[in-house]
Amino acid sequence: MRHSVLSSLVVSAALLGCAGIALARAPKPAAPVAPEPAPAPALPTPAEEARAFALAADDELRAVGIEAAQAAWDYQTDITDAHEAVLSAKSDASMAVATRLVQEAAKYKDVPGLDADTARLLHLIRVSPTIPAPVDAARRAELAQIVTELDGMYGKGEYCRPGETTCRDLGQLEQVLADAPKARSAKKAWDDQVDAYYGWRTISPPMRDMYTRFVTLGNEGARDIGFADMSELWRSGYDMTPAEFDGEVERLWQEVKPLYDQLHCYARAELSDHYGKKRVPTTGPIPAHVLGNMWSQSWEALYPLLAPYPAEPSLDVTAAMQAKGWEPQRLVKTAEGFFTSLGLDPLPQTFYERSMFVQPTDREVVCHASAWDVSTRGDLRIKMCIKVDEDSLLTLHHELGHNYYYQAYRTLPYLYQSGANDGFHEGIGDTLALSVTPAYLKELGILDTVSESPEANLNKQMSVALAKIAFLPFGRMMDKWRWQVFSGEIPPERYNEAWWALVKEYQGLVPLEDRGEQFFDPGAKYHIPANTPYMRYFLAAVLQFQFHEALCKASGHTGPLYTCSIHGSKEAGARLQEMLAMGASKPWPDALEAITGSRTMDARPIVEYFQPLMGWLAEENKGRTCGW
Ligand code: X8Z
Ligand code: ZN
Repeated sequence: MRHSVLSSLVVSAALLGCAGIALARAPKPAAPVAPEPAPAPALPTPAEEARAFALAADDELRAVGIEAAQAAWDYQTDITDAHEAVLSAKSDASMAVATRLVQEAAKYKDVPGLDADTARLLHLIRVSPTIPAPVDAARRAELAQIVTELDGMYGKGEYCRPGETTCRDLGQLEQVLADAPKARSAKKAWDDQVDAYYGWRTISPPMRDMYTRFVTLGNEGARDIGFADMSELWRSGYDMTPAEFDGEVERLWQEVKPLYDQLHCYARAELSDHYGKKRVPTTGPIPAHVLGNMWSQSWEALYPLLAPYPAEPSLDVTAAMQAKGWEPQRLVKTAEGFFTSLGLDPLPQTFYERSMFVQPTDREVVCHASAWDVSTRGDLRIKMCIKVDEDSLLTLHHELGHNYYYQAYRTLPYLYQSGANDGFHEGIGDTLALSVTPAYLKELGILDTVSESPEANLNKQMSVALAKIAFLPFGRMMDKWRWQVFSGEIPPERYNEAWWALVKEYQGLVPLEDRGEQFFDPGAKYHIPANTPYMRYFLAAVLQFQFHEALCKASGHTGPLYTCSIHGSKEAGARLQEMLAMGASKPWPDALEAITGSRTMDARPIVEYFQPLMGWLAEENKGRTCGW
């Protein structure tokens, strides 16, 4: 995942010639041959020097970034000590370059006459490193080693139940949670979920000391490049001050919170019926292990328990695809087919040759899905352990959204090869997936019968809400925890306590028993050991409905937003492509304006989308005391 691995491990420059460097040098004085020598060419102005520096820095960052990306691919698709050593060395090298360039860039910041483009490149040099490295070489190498090892520890993670000889990996444990709501015995399902949920959390206590050290070294690196700590650096990439960004996030959260409150209230009541009031009380927070997902971040698996009208035609995409014998590659082709239906180019043949689609049985890999452009010029790949199920189909749309973004901006300077902000990158594939409607699934031959009745519509809304609305508080709290950890507000001795306090505050969930500081439960979520910032997913959850609304309009759709599918619309595709091709070359409000006409992130479209379901939930929840 170039944007993520490289944003985790650093940024870089392709070996593409040195136009920038040539500009940077002062021209040699002309040789005195003629009686009247031509006047010496003027020395470059400070503004020209700044531009030359920025372009050369871009080249250099690309070169080390490509090497780090190649090493990261090798490691994540084959976790060995040898690959770990190479990646650690490449990360070290690229971090060294990034830190040096940030320091050099500071010299040019205030030169007079700087053009806007150069100023933006200089700004991006400064805010791009996700893991800023200390200037001290030994400490930088230590940091590179820690971040590489943490990633591998997560990838290799498995739960070995005491007394049993076989162990289970994340995919197997997730399956237990996803299957539980359909189990015939609620009692057995409860026990199985407790086992899988807390079993997975045995992988992370060994990460705790390493993570603590990572925070110390990363913060030192942040200070070395002029930030108070990593929290300030991470919040500086949004074309506004960190404080303004905090305000934006909180504003959006307050706008969407009422949606979550209603869903939580309804789910709690149904879960209480299912498992009994003793296990799931009708008031207060819900036990975290019964939401059908390892982090309770998506509740889609609860659909069989929560469907408003179970007698309506089935929306069980997983069962249908499995019954029809779909293979992983067919899911990939289907997701690609959505993008090409919009008029975007097919993926290159090398994508199919170089990607990892299924979990290998002969080696350890990082299964967490990611999308890559290793060369930064169109060497597109994904790495995923595809299962034939609905979740994988939607995740494939998500991943290909990254790949199509990479493809669209591949000719830009390396520093512009990013989303307008990181939420944009995460929201593209999801935007298309909002158009994967029952009617489209029928066209694909997955669903046999679909209905447009209000009841069927509410079922569909519930299934989308269980993914999108359930996610919101999780997306909000992950980096609230991390930012406070980075700033020191949450010290190491309160890591776990503070984590669960946020889970309770935002998600309204609690652990079954007190989780003391002998645990490190944040480490059981990929993005913590992998050091991938998470606020991007919260932004994407909001932005994708803005994008969807705008593309629906471009496609000529009229009527309620939830009935729209942009599948097949070349007009929507052209509008999307225009924004993708901008990359990060302009502040994100410009890109948002290009696609939506608006310059602000706005929760109105997501709220509007779910209006029918919200009306239904409000009725259902009448007489209940919502909240926790
Ligand atoms: O990490 C991802 C993608 C890769 S960028 C699979 N997502 C977040 C997660 O899994 O927690 C997508 C949704 C949120
Ligand atoms: Zn993603």
